[in-house]
Amino acid sequence: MPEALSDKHHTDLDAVVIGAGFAGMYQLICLRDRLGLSVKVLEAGDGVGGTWYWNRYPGARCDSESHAYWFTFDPELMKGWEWSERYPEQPEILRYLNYVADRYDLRRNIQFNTRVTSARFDEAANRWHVRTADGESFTAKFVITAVGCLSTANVPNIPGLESFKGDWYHTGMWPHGGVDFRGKRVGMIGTGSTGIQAAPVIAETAKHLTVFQRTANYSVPARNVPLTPEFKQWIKDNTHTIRTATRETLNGQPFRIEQRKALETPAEERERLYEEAWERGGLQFRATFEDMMASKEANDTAAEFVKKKIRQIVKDPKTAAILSDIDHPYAGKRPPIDTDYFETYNRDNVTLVDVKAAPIQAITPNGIRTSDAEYELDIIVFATGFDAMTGPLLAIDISGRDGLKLRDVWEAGPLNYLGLQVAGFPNLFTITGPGSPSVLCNMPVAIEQHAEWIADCIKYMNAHGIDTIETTPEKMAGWVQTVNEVASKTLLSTVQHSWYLGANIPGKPRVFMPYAGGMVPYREICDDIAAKGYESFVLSKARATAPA
Ligand code: N01
Repeated sequence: MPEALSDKHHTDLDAVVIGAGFAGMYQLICLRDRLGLSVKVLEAGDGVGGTWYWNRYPGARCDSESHAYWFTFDPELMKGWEWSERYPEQPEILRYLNYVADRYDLRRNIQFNTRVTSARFDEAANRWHVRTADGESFTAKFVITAVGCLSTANVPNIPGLESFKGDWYHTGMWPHGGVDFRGKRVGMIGTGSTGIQAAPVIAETAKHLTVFQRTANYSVPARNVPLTPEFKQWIKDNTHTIRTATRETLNGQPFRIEQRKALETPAEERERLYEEAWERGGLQFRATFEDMMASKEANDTAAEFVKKKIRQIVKDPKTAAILSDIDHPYAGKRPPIDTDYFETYNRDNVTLVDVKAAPIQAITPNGIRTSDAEYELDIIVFATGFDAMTGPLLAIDISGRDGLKLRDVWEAGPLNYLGLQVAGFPNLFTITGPGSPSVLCNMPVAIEQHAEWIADCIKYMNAHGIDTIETTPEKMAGWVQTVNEVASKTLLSTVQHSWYLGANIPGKPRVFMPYAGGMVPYREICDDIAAKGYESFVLSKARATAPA
């Protein structure tokens, strides 16, 4: 019996979109409202929001400024929403995404509490078969993954976790009712962007917070503030300027990288500029000099500045030394920004443990044991990151032509073209997939570009009677080489233990995954391909001959 007929429920569609975060929501708008396609978005959570639905940990806040971290495709949408702070907090972003869902009536095409388990391409019918954990199935001409880059939580395999008598949580799977830290001894593993946001807030209520740091990290103050009425009005009056600005910068941010070199700036002046950037706060610290990410010597000047700040802020010299013993260039890993992170170590109820010097050996019934001590804990917080970029895609059993498995094609790393398509998987598009600017760009900007490009491509296909679009192994090989080449021109590729390379997941191939050439050139490449009738893809009119 054909697979579809044996299913509990079966629906046939033009497109299935997997995930209802920023990406899935906008893809739905593009395909349903602009192209008139039948679309279903399948979402594992019980609401929209993706990253902002799952990451409800204390202190969760966006690192991009609110006026640049939203959809910009509709000026009326922008004028209808008002951000309250320079960096929006998770609940506010979730409210925003619900406002978008309401405004465009998105929920009627989103099926919640639905986890996609497999997607299989049926060559005879030229259709994808998508199955869910509940045994539902969908067929569609197109499958578009909008699964996010940082959505597969990494809980490290530390022996003994199952024996722990207290409670434990991963920041990316945070309980919706929150966690009460009052009177509790809390241990937090991880000092990436998440741990750095969470520690100061956990410390406010916990009886004691012990932070287990393996790799010391830079952080720059966010300098979060409420937005003034004047700035809120400026946003409403300048929606076009904001949209344009975020499209003209390499990383989709509303600020430009300064056209001056750290190494050509006299030391005193350089210090003054870093000081100014530190006071201004935020990710633009990285934009202080244009050679910061290209020259180790230039980067050292920024790195030393931040390390000096850490030593000034943290009063205990031993703790300050552990926090400032940073082994990689500034922004060589994703640079966090914070609110009172280093200051938190001056509190009496916060302890830093250097687990590089004395590694974690086990989780015991009572807490965490390192090679030189045992720490008694009531709660363990894993701020240990994600199986980034490939993890969410490989969590779905995806098979293409001839039963080809995505996990086999990607055994040695994510082969793809433009981060959008994989050879052997026709009509499957991966929004912000590995090989695209994605995590190196302000996410909504990267997402809007991908969703619009995919919609334009489908429109072109439909107008020209084309049934399938796919890339080739040669195009993938060329693109992967390009991704490596552009990364090798930056200091990003010199950091061997970053999640950009998959190094945080044991056994994961070490391949630099995001495209580091910048959003502007990437957009030009994609636009050029579209303008030439998608000539670098294989377009086929092979029509279906028989039902699946
Ligand atoms: O995860 P991470 P994250 N034992 O992988 C440590 C985005 N984000 O959730 O560096 C001990 O960066 C690990 O140590 P090490 C942003 O893109 C955005 O913080 O591997 N420690 C590291 O300290 C970010 O980059 C925002 O030695 C272990 C930490 O856990 C990305 O999400 C906010 C360990 C993981 O850091 C991921 O950030 C937050 C072990 N076994 C995040 N395993 C906003 O902008 C891991 N670690 C809103």
